[in-house]
Amino acid sequence: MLTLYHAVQSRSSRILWLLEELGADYDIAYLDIPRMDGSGCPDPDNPHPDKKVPALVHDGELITESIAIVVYLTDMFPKARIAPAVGDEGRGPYLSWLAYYAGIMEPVLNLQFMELGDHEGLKRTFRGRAEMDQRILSALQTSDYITGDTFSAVDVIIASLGHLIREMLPAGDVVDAYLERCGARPALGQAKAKDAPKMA
Ligand SMILES: N[C@@H](CCC(=O)N[C@@H](CS)C(=O)NCC(=O)O)C(=O)O
Repeated sequence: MLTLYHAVQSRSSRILWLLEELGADYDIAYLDIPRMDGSGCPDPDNPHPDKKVPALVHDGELITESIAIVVYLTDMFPKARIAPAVGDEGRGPYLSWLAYYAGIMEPVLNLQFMELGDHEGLKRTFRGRAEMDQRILSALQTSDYITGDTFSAVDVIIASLGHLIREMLPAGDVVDAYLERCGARPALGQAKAKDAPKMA
């Protein structure tokens, strides 16, 4: 049994999208989290050690960190074909993009948001927003999706950023069209319908 620990319109929303893409059978445990506007608080029912979301529990085992959850789930549902399996062509770039998101894009975007991105040491470590934008544009100028001509779980992660806040991805028509393409996926509509708990 799979249970997604989820807070409305948060980083766990993209895992909802992924679960819908995979056609998975899962439960959602809706949780509270502290929000930037000062609302919300850590939820005692959250199994995440830092009380963050997403958290996934599979048959009693806890998986945290979005990218670990993406790899875990896409490996679990290979027939959905939204990730190259071990031994398939494209597995290397697929994993590289997921790691690039967690290791570079998250810090670069957070540091930019906090207006700390100009520090020389940080730039040396992560490069910067310009380099990140160039990577994404280079990928999308030659193909419809980040890793090629077919949609993958990398697109769930990267398009979710732009769907939430357009400025988190490079400006321009290429990315606009990409976001529209990803936004039209039926699984995203199904995930949005489940994002918030239904009120009785
Ligand atoms: N690197 C983590 C980040 C998780 C994260 O920061 N989640 C936010 C929601 S968007 C959260 O739970 N915040 C509540 C808190 O910081 O207490 C991941 O991708 O899973």
